[in-house]
Amino acid sequence: GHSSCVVWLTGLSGSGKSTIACALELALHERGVRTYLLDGDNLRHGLNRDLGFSADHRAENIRRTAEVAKLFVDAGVIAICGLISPYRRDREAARALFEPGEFVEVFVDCPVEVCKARDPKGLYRRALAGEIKGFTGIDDPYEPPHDPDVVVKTDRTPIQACVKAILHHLEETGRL
Ligand code: GGZ
Repeated sequence: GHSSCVVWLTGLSGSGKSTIACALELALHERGVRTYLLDGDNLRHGLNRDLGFSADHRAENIRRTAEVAKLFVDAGVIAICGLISPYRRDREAARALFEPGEFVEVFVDCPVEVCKARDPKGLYRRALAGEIKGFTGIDDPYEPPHDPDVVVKTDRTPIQACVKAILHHLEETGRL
């Protein structure tokens, strides 16, 4: 058995949040653990379709997502959330909805230069061309966590090793 929790992946666009979320989900399924994936970009097509990228809207995006994650945790499911969540105060407000140890903050750490070079959706190119305003890491802030539960450096660590580090933390803290 396990005690459910939320794995909150924070990091720049293109840092690898979705890739890690997907691989983590697979690894947990192999262990018979039920999960639900909450991806910022996907949620913005439905639940959060009314929200943009101002600081206020990002705060509301994170608040709603954390509230939904809480419903899954209450149902005994591990919620995996992948949102840029660039502001520390928003992530701390999300953490405050949970019991101690239930909110696992994972810093998906990747230099902006590497994210720019990856540019899987061409968004950095558009932001640098001035076609997207307020793009995180270009002309909008990203505040790295001071004391994340797990740090994965995706520019130098294979995905499976990143997943292993998260699983290791969940085991060490008795979540698995
Ligand atoms: C950051 C933006 C922006 C701006 C569109 N700034 O890499 P993606 O494309 O697929 O994921 C990003 C997504 C960010 O949504 P989040 O809900 O994770 O953001 S936050 O937590 O800050 O609320 C990116 C795309 O939307 N995107 N415009 N201006 N990312």
